[in-house]
Amino acid sequence: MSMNRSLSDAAIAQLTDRIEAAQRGARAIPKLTQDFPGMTLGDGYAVQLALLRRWLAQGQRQVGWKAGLTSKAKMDQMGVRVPTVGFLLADFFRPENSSIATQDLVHPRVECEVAFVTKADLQGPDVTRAQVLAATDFVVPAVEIIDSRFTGFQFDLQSVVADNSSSARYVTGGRARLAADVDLSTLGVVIEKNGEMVAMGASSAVAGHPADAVALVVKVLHELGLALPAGSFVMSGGITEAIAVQPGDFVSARFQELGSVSMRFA
Ligand code: OOG
Ligand code: MG
Repeated sequence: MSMNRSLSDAAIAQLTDRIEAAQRGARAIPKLTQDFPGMTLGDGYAVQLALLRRWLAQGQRQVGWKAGLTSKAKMDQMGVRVPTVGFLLADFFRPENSSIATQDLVHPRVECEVAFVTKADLQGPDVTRAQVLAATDFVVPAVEIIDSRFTGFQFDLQSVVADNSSSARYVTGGRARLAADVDLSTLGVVIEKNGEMVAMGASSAVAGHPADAVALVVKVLHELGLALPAGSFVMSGGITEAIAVQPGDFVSARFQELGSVSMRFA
């Protein structure tokens, strides 16, 4: 995948301003390609990494990365067929069973994901599933609350990458397990909203195996000149389509072997 850039540093800074303002103000904006039709995937990542540097300069702490658009259900829902990565900040975390505010989000949706915590560095263009599993400290169930900053939750690859792959919040919980103790290719998962099942799937939907999605994150990071350090928290991507939530909703994601992760929206 080419990470070539076409935009000037000034244009990247201008687009980073736009995304930062939309994220801070929870305001929807048109997708970036509307004003910059020649924008490339490399430009999208240049904006995302500029945004990351800004947050870090302001004292935020990065906990890891996530994979986006790694399942067919997600690709079909969003109409984007290329997996992406996004950074995760400590600030995005919300405790299990907590009440998550929606007034600082545009149009939140929930996704259930298998998350990995690593104990060894991973880097390079062709890390294998076995290498990812060997570098995994434990896996834990997670719910990601995504929130596109684009009007109508509609975007293209370049725009969603610039918007940090719609990252907003995440919740972990359930039961942490050693990767070797669970069959990550066949884990079933059910999402319930207000007591009703709204989506179901199996972890193999994510890149064939969630560890392959982590390998994909490492590959994209390599293309950006980065590595995945030991101690990283990595979400492997939504298994099913994302489910819209509103204030008052109660969501519970039940994972086979890994327990459940619940939260309320206020
Ligand atoms: C992009 C983010 C996708 C996932 O798990 O697939 C993502 C989006 O759908 O807005 O986080
Ligand atoms: Mg996700």
